[in-house]
Amino acid sequence: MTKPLRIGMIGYGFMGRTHTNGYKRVGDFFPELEYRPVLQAACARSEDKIQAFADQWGYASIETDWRKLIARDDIDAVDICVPNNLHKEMAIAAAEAGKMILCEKPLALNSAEGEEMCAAVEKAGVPNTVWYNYRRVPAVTLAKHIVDSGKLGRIFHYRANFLQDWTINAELPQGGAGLWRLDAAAAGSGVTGDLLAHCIDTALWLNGSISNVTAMTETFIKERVHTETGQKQKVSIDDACAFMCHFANGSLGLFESTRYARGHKALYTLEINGEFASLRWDLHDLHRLEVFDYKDEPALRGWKSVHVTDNGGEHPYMDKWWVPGLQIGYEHTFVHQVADFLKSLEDGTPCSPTFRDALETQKVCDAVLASAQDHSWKNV
Ligand code: SOE
Repeated sequence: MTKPLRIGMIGYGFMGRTHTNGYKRVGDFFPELEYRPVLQAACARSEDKIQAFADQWGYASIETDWRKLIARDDIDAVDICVPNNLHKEMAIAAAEAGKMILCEKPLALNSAEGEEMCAAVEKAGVPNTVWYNYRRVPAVTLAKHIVDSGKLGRIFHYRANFLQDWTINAELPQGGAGLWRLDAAAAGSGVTGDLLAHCIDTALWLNGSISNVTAMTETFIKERVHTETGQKQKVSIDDACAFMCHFANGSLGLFESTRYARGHKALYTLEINGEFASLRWDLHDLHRLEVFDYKDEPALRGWKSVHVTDNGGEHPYMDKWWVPGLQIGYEHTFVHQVADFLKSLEDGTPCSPTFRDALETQKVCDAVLASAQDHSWKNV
C-alpha cells in the first residue's frame, strides 16, 4: 500500500509544469517508493488561468488565495513556484502551518530572507528542499560520485558558465508574468540569482564551500518598459556577472553568466581539474560526462566521453529508465528530485539541497553582488 502525499502547487508557469511532471511520473518509474504524490490543488490569483492549468495537468481543485491553500487540511506539501519576492512569506506561512515545502530556486531574494526561512522550517521541523535540479542530471550525480571517491586527487580549479541570449532585444519589457526575471523587485537580482545560483549550488556540492569572491556585473540595457506601468523604468538587474573565488579546499573558482551571449540558449558547463583527473560537463549534451584520467596508459591518455546511460548500477538513476544507450533529458531531473524527496520522507533524512544548503548558495550570491558594487574581495 502506498501513502498519498497531497501536493498544493502555488504557480502555474514553466516551473509549475516541470515540477508537476515530476509528481506525475515518479510513481511509474520509482514504483518501490512508499509515498505517491497526489495533485490535490493548484493556486494562482487568476481563476481562469489556474483552472486551465489544473484541467490540463490533473489537479483536483483550485484556490485563488495562497493562504487558503496553505490552511487546507488536505494538503501535505506546498510547492512554491512563484517569483522570488514571494518565496519568504509563503514558505514561512507554510512552515507555521506544518506543511512540507518544496521551493523553487533561488531560495529567496537574499540571505537575510533565507535565514528567516531556514529558522521557520527548522522550528516547525518540516521536510524541505529547494529545486536545484541540475544536481540530478545523472552525469552530474556521477561527477559527484567520482569526486567523492578521491579519483581526482587534490582539486586545483573549478570553472562554470551559464550562458543565454534571450534578453538582447532592447524592446523586451520587464516585469509581469513571463518577464519578472528582468524586474529586480520580483527577482532580487539578474543572472546571479537566476543562473549563477545553479552553478554555485553544483559547485558547493562537488567542491565544498567558497571562502571569498571578487566579482563584476553589467547591465547592458539600462531602461525597459515595465509591463505593469507601461512606462520606461530603470533596469536594476545584472545582465551579466563574472566572479573569481577561493574554495575552502584551496582550489580556485571562475564563474561567468550572461543573457547576452548570442547563440547560447542555456549553455551550462562545468569543469573541475584535479591532480590525477579532470571532469567536464555540458547541459547541451547532458547525458555525457567527459573524463580525463592521467593514470591511464600514457600512450592512450586523452579525454573520454562517457555516455551516462548504463542501467546496471554504474550510472545514477539510469536503472529507472530505458536500456543502455537510450538517454533521458531535462525533465527527468525533476522526477529524480521528487523521487529523492519521497525517499527522504521514508528514511527520515533531509533531502538535499535543503533550505539550509540553499542558504549557502544565497550567501555566495550576496557576496558576489556586494563585491560587484565596490570592486573588492568579499568573504562569504
Ligand atoms: C531562465 O531562463 C531559466 O529558466 C532559469 O530560471 C532556470 O532556473 C534555468 O534552469 C533555465 O533558465
